[in-house]
Amino acid sequence: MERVPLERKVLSENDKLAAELRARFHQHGILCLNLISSPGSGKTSLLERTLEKLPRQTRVAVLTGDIQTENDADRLKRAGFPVKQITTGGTCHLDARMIDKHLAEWRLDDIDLLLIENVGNLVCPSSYDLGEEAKVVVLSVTEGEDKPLKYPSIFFKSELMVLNKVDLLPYVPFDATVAEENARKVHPGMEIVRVSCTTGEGLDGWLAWIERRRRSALTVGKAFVAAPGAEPGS
Ligand SMILES: Nc1nc2c(ncn2[C@@H]2O[C@H](COP(=O)(O)OP(=O)(O)OP(=O)(O)O)[C@@H](O)[C@H]2O)c(=O)[nH]1
Ligand SMILES: [Mg+2]
Repeated sequence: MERVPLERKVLSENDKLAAELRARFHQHGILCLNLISSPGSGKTSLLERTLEKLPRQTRVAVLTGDIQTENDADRLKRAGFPVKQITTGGTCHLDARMIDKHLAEWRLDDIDLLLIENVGNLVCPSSYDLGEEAKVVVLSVTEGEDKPLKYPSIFFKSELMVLNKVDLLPYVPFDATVAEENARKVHPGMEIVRVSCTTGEGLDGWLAWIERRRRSALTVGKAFVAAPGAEPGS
């Protein structure tokens, strides 16, 4: 079918720009995370709690994607860090071009941690590299244990699954152990943290994971700068 080569071309152009973004993030020692989930799983809530709890000296910036409204950016701006809304106007995922465009007014040297909230969707965002260091999938306990089996691509590509809304476990027929087993069927060895953005339970595990990834991003950044000829335009 003629649709296939066109899709490939769009994806390969995206991959090229994403690779340039990744090189820039490494060069500036930025850890970039791409948060993906179904609508309403709690991505913005997780970011709100993260911004509240991160050490004050962390230089964090947030890009948040939605099809319409600035609601999530308005929520996240309350924490006082730089936040930009990306309104896609209908597109069901963010792409590398949108990230590049919305980063243009920020000095990358002023950022240590770039958090990207993707458009709520478990399918389309999994195909688009944004130059992130890691994808993080958020699953909430109201969605069913079988979601990793139904939407395997995003669970396979994500390095961490955040299982959110565990405060609701007593009230919903959701077996967290089965959900985690399903995630690891698709992605053996996948890291998982259970959290509640409402009660704060488990958030220390999530913050510790970010801190570990930040340390390794800094090591990669130093190796990148030391490597001869590795400097891309930034
Ligand atoms: N009980 C409970 N509710 C939560 C938790 N986390 C988020 N919520 C609620 O879930 C709803 C959706 O949360 P959001 O953070 O807006 O979800 P989102 O993934 O950002 O949604 P989209 O951006 O629309 O895809 C809100 O009403 C939150 O208050 C949690 O841990 N426990
Ligand atoms: Mg949101």
